Amino acid sequence: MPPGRLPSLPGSSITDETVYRGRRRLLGTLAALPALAVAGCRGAEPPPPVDAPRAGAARTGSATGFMTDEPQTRYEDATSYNNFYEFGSGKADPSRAAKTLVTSPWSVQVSGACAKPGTVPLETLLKGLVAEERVYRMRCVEGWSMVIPWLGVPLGEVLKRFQPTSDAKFVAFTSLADPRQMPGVRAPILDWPYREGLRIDEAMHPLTLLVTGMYGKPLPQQNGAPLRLVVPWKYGFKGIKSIVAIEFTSKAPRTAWNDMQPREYGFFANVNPAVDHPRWSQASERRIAGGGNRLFADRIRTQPFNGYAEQVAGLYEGMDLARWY
Ligand SMILES: Nc1nc2c(c(=O)[nH]1)N[C@H]1C(S)=C(S)[C@@H](COP(=O)(O)O)O[C@H]1N2
Ligand SMILES: [Mo]
Repeated sequence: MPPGRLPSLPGSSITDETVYRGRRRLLGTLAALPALAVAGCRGAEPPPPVDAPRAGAARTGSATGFMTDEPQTRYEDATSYNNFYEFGSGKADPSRAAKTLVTSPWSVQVSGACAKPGTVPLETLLKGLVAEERVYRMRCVEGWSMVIPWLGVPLGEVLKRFQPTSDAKFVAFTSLADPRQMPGVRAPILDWPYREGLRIDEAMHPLTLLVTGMYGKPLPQQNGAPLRLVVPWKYGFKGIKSIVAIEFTSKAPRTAWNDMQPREYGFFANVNPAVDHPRWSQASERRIAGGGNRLFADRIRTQPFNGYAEQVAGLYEGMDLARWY
């Protein structure tokens, strides 16, 4: 892609995040993942594993960043224009191929620097927590964005249950990588499994959400069911889907996109219109919302920290945001 141009429109089969990918050896990590749910258990759609949602607006002002009045992306668009490379690299692939992903039963392995590690069923992980609705902007590093009403719980509230120790400086997340269910992991697009990470203060920030639903419904598979991360001030690739493992670490964990192309996808990946991607500008974005039947509506200016600077800029005081992109 010529520099300065915005990334591809829907219809291209390979997205920008893969175009210049390096060739990397696949690690033999699949065997280390937890055993899969038995096929045949899919049938009735499981209820959301948390209590009924309550509106975040009722107890939060705009100062929290929990809500926005901007036009929301249509449900059909948010669930059919996806990045979930385990199901293929085309935007429409996940909505077709992920339908059969078995999301119940599901458990999450929690390990590392904490007093109470363990592998827990999803229901236990979320027990007693109330799903909140948060309407967030989501800005993909490719240059498009959506506005999505998520349902979820603050990640920090879940992490606290495992009693992280003072050695827990970072949190690492791992997605399911099952070639029997996920055709994309048979191809060396990324060094599977998909991995992401946050600094512990980012993980504990009230905006950081562990998501179980969207638009008042359980999370569809293509959007990362049954459990995914949403960090609204960072590029969308930090929002790891279908999480099976969480680890507290003392050092910054390796992350899948940063491993693949460290000059293009940083660990912090804070949305920053002033720092261009090496192959395109990040100054503006195409908003997928409010455009009637057109997928892409207006091109709008990208905001520092995706519009959440008031809430999160303090986390990065003293850091050179151009260097630590
Ligand atoms: N496991 C996994 N998580 C992932 C991805 C992926 O390919 N695999 N894509 C990321 C990217 S690049 C984006 S923009 C968001 C897209 O989320 P959405 O499809 O729900 O809009 O998911 C992120 N999480
Ligand atoms: Mo993305």
